[in-house]
Amino acid sequence: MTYSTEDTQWIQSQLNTSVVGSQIEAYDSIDSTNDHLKGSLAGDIAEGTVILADTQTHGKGRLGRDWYSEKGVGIYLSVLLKPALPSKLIPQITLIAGLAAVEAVNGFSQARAFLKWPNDIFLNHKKVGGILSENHQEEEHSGVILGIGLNINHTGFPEPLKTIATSLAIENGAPVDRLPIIASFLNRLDRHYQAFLASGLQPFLIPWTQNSEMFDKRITVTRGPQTYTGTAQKIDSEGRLVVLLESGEEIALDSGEVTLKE
Ligand code: BT5
Repeated sequence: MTYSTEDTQWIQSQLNTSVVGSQIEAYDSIDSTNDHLKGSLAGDIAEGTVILADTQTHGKGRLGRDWYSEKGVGIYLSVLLKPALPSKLIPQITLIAGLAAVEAVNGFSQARAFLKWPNDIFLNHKKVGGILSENHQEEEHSGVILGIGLNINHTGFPEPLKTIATSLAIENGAPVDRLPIIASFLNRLDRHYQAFLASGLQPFLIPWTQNSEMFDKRITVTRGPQTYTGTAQKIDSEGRLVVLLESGEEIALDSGEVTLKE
């Protein structure tokens, strides 16, 4: 179901934000909400602008991966942020956005959804959503584009996602209205973003950990050609994943792909 003008007006009416959702633009179909915003950076586009799409023809994940964006059943949106922060702090926005996303999903989910570092949302051990934040720092047109994809009313997934992906409707056993989830996410994102700008990542470390089920578990992290196996210890103050390796050595990773071992 395409977003109508009434839909975007309704979302806007539910927002109690200072930045996020300053503008909401809805599209039937675009290549990627992240790429669309990137293309608008050169223009005079307000911080907090939200691009919402009913489907994406080239939805993106990290590292050039695809994001499956079936029409009418998912949430595919991007938000433009312009934080005045050193670029090494920017990746931490992925973590605070993930927290906003898992909290929003949990407002509408029967089973509890959890975060998997750094950017995944899992429900009943399957992926229900992901965050893609991209930092563009070019003189006049800089900004952080924060993208989120959530599977809401999908009734199934094509190969090879069948066994690894799920939707809120599949897990709840009933369809769910996308609009209140979008509003909840945007409200939470705004609140967390303001707190992050004021106080950094520190206040988020405990809530993030409490919304994840990966800690104290055995995990494998792959990063390029390297694989690390050990126990997930915590997120450190810089947002890195601390892993206690089988050798007894503790390492802090700033990127990678985590798999939980049974
Ligand atoms: C992510 O990447 O999880 C980030 C996804 C962000 C998507 C949003 S949609 C709005 C905005 N505009 C965009 O173009 N992107 C953002 P990553 O961690 O790299 O995970 C990608 C992997 O997840 C793929 O390689 C698949 O294995 C799997 N995958 C793809 N589509 C999926 C889906 N709909 N549900 C669950 N898993 C999926």
